Amino acid sequence: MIRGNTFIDTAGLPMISLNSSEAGYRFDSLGQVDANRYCAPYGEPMMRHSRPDVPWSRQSLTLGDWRRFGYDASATVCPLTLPEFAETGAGTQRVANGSFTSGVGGWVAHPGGTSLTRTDLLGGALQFNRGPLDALASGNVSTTTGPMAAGEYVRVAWRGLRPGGEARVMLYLMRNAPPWDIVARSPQRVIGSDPRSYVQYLRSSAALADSRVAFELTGAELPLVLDDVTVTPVTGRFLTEGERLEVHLNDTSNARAITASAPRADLAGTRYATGAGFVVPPHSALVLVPLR
Ligand SMILES: [Ca+2]
Repeated sequence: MIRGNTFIDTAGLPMISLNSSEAGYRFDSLGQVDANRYCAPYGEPMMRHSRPDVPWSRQSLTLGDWRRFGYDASATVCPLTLPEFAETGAGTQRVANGSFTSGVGGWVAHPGGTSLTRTDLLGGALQFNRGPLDALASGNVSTTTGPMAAGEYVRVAWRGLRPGGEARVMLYLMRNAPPWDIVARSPQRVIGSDPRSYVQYLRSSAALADSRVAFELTGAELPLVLDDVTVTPVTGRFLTEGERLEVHLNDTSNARAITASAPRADLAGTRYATGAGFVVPPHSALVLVPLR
């Protein structure tokens, strides 16, 4: 029974992972998973459900996928979204054709057999299509982003949608020459069917004479529509876990009063000023988010 809990994602990883080493295992024999609350202020709630005999089950699941397995029909999601990176400056945009005003020049799809076309969605955007593929196969669209210093941070921003459903997208930076190694990788993001803007920060682990940014899709989740893609070098740093969330644990049988020492928000997104008072009930915890 996993019921009535609040799960908080601090690292862009699956928030519940049900894993079995036994082929054919039925997770519903564990009992009910429902009425939980998922808070992923730095991305989207993701879950995992893996069995050794089901290779595709090792990919991350969206809340929609999770519900299709019969879990969490009445789950709720926290509305709060927060920056994961404290930016102090920005450089020049590195993508030559990120708005697709006159075509998809400069972008390539991998592997072969995929197609890139210009679509009228979003007022002119790139559409990435593949034919039927097995569930573990992946495909990507990429473009060049120039030299990259070791330890350099970039902000990747884009608008996107997956017509008619959801897609799991991972971003990465790679060397634009053999061995085409990946120097930065994001967690999977969920792209929905409504157009939205997304931002992801990446840090290059190596110096590259030239680089590419790639959007990778896994599984039979195509097409993907992208627009207004920018890759901008930035200065700043990722926020630490302590800066992202503040957990007040009360493991006693008495209520505990605390006072906010700086501006805070709760997981519903309600904001509180310095000096606001909170009560942490016995044997429970209160999570507050530092505001900046
Ligand atoms: Ca456009």
